[in-house]
Amino acid sequence: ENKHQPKQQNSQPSNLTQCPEKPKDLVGPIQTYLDPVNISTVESRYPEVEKGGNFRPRECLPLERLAVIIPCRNRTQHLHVLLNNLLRVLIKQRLDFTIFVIDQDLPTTFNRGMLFNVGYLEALKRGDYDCFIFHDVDMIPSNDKCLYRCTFNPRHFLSGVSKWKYRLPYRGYFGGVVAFTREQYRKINGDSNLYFGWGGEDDDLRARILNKGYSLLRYPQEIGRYETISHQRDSGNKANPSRFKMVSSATARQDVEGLNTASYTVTEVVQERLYTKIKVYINMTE
Ligand code: UDH
Repeated sequence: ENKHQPKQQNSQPSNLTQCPEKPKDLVGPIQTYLDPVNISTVESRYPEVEKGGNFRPRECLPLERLAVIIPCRNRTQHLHVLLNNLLRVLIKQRLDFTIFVIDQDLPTTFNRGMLFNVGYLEALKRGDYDCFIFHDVDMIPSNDKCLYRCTFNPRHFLSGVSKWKYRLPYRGYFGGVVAFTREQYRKINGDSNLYFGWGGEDDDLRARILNKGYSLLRYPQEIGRYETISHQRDSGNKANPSRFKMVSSATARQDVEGLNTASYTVTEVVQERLYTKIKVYINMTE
C-alpha cells in the first residue's frame, strides 16, 4: 500500500501540496443537529458535494480515497440527519470521499454484515478506494478531530455514545462506526454473511480481526464521542437467537465464508445528490 503518497488526480494542477493529516482549523467538540431535516435543506448546505456523494478538496492533494458505507433500510430520516452532520466534518478534514448507502430489499430479514460486504465490493467496482468506513445511520459524530481515516490496524471510532451515557455497552464492542484499509478488510475476509437479524455480526467481525493478527484501535474518550438518534427496534430485524453460538465459531468459518462468498443481486443504483444508493436483494440462506 502506498497510502502516504498523495493521490494525483488528472483534473488538479500539479503544484498542490499534500492535504494535512490533521487540519489546523479542527476545533474539537462541535454542535450536533439531531432534529429531522429535509434532504433539500441538506443538499443546499453542501453545494460542493457532487452527484453521487463525491467530494474532493480543491486546495490540496488528498492522502487517500475514502468510501463511507452506510447500511440503511427504512431509516431515511436518520440518513438525512447523519448527512447533515457528517458531511461538514468530512469536508473540514479535507478528505476525498464518496458516500455509499446500501439498502436491502424487503422482505428478507436485515443483514448488516452482508451489507458491509456489498458496500466494499460495489464501491471498488466504482473507484479506487483505499479506506472503508462502515457507519451506522444513527451515530452522529460530535468532535471534528475524530478523523475519518484508516491506519495500520482496524479502528473503532466510538468511545462513548449518548444512549449509553457516553460509555459503550461492553469493553469489546466493535459496532457503530469502524474503519479498515482495503487490504485489512480483504485479509480478514470481510464480514460474515450469515447473521440475519439483530446482533452478533459485530462480535464476529472483531473475532476475525484478532484472528488475523491485527489489534483493535479506538479513539480516546473525548474524540470518539457520538450522539445517537433514538429509535424503536426496526421491523424485519428481530434478534437473532443463534448469535452467541455463531460467534463462537467465527474464526473457524472465517476463510471460507465472508467477502469471498457474498452472494447478492443489485436491484437498483441511484446517484442521489449527496450519496450513491445501492439496493440489493439478499437471498436468505437459513
Ligand atoms: N439498520 C437499518 N434498518 C434496519 C435495521 C438496521 O438501516 O431495519 C442499520 C442502521 O444503519 C442502524 C444499524 O443497521 O444504525 C444498526 O442497527 P440498530 O440501530 O438496530 O442497532 P442498535 O443501535 O445496535 O440497536 C446497538 C448494538 C449494541 C449491542 C451489540 C451486540 N453485539
